[in-house]
Amino acid sequence: MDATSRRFTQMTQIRKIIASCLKVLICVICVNLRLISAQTPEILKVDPPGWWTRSSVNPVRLLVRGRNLQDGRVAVAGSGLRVIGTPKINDRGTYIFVDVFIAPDAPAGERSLTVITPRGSARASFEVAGPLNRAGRFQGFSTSDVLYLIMIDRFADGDQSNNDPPQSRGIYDRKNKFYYHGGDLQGVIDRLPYLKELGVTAIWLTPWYDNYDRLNQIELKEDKPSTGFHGYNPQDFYAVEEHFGTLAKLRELVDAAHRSGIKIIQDQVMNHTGPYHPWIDDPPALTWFNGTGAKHLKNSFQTWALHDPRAVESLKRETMEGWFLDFLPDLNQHDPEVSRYLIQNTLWWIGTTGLDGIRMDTWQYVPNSFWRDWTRAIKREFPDFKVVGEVKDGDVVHTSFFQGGSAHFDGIDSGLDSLLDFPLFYPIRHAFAEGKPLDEIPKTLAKDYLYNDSEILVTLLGGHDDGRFMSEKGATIAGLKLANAFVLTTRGVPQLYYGDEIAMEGEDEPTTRGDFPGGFAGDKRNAFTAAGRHKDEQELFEYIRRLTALRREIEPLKTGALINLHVAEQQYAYARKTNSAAVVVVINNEDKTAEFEFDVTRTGLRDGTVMHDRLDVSREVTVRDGKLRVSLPKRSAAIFSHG
Ligand SMILES: [Ca+2]
Ligand SMILES: [Ca+2]
Ligand SMILES: [Ca+2]
Repeated sequence: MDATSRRFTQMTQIRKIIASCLKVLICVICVNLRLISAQTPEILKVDPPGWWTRSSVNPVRLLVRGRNLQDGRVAVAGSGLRVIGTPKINDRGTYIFVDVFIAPDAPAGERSLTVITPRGSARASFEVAGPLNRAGRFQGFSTSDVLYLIMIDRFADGDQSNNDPPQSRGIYDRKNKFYYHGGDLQGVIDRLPYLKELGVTAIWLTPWYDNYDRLNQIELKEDKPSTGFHGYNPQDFYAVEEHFGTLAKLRELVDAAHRSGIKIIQDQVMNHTGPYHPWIDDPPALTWFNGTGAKHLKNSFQTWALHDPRAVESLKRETMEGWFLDFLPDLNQHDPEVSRYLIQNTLWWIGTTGLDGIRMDTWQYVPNSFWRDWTRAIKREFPDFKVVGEVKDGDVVHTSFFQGGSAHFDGIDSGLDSLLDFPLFYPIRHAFAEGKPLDEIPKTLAKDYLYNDSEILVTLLGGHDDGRFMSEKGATIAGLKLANAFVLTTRGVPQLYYGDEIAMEGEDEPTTRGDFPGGFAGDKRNAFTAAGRHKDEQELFEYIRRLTALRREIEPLKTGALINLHVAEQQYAYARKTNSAAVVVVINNEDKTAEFEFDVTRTGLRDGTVMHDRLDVSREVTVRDGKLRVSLPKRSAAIFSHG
């Protein structure tokens, strides 16, 4: 081999070496690029998605969920917005807590929020709004209202295009009582005239939070997967369920209802999330939930321990922190970030839509200290707003413990305005459906002094968690009329359950949530109209309509003090009295005519006062010797007024 060919061989080898080095280098660069791109930050969600100026909460704390957010800083663009302090980021880089201050004069509009890390940046939008005009919004509720509970999915289908939406295809089936049936917010808007006709002044809607988009394989019903049609298993606290509509549609409903003189009450859940919330696999903090999916307490429902000053904390823990039904992840409101998140979430729904009240689910399983902060935050921004809590218990001693107005042994005033009056619900059912002694009702009312305010309690004869009145053993239309007569004339804020006004039946949890006839395409009849109601249903509907009209017209039925005048096993007479007027209500729950006499001196009604029965104009009575003498046909009621 001569020198030239040796040099040529050497050059070729060098070229080969350089080429392989280049290959290695390119590979290294590629791998690095891939790694870098894998670490680029990403934003999946911003809670809340917007806020309004001049709010009592400022700065507002955002919870940004994403990926690769480690070492990030947050920048906001647009006028009147600035980040306060240093964002808090979890170790996995999946959450950032960041405070954003909104200047009082910040113009309404979309802003952008950017998370910048050494590896790149990600953007999301954030909406700044002006505060809603307060006139006719955030009204609260009072004894002048008649509430009406609607299970959104089962009332009326006003928009068939959302029945089987692409994001959650396949969980709509009207033949399956555990699937979505198509009812929605548009359906409620369409039926506002019906509700107005019935005399309803406030609608309580079951939760409209976005629920799980697929079959729920964790909560089996009759051994089969179920769905979140009832709304109580939120997967997103900041979104409207796509089967029901959009946030814009919700705002349209609130405004339309207000124009009709009807208030809107939102059903909220703060005790737990649904079993598929993204937080479950990746909580924003280790203390976000009480326990984890793998290791948690099961709720023992020893609720009595909650009002027991002698019970040690561990006795209460299973009830306060145990997972509902063993699969609903229990939120830890003792974690200040959880508390802040939930408080802001409540304010966001109110401030964004203009709604008037809240019915709070599973009230007793959440610490009183949290409720104190939560109710204070609501009243600070919306002073007239009212909350009714669900404490499902028949005992006045237990139920009254949760009402606000004073501190109990724990030193805390929960601030809760009202409670669903379950202690009265059971005697109502027993007496008017089953024909058991009526005197259980005044015996329960006699314990009213245990409440800080019994007048604002929400009275009911039916709800979505119990079988319907008409499916109780012994129930008749006559009994249902009496139950309505009582609920709509006694103290408290009356609440009706959709469909009870047409005597719908349903003996257990799924069937009590039946479809309102006429609310859905293809229904054989339309019970929203008189022509579509059977004779009995029409009579009942008219009877309830008469009662709501009387309650509207006769001031003492709304604001009068309740005075018990006469109590026998199946007869009950009481007055509602204001300074200027008194009404006397008499109920005969027996299957035969009853004649009885009772003293009315406490009512201020003078001798010679003639009183007319507002349910049957042919009947009148006159006060003589300070007494009223009444004869009432079997299973009937009379409402006597004068003047
Ligand atoms: Ca629909
Ligand atoms: Ca959904
Ligand atoms: Ca709890």
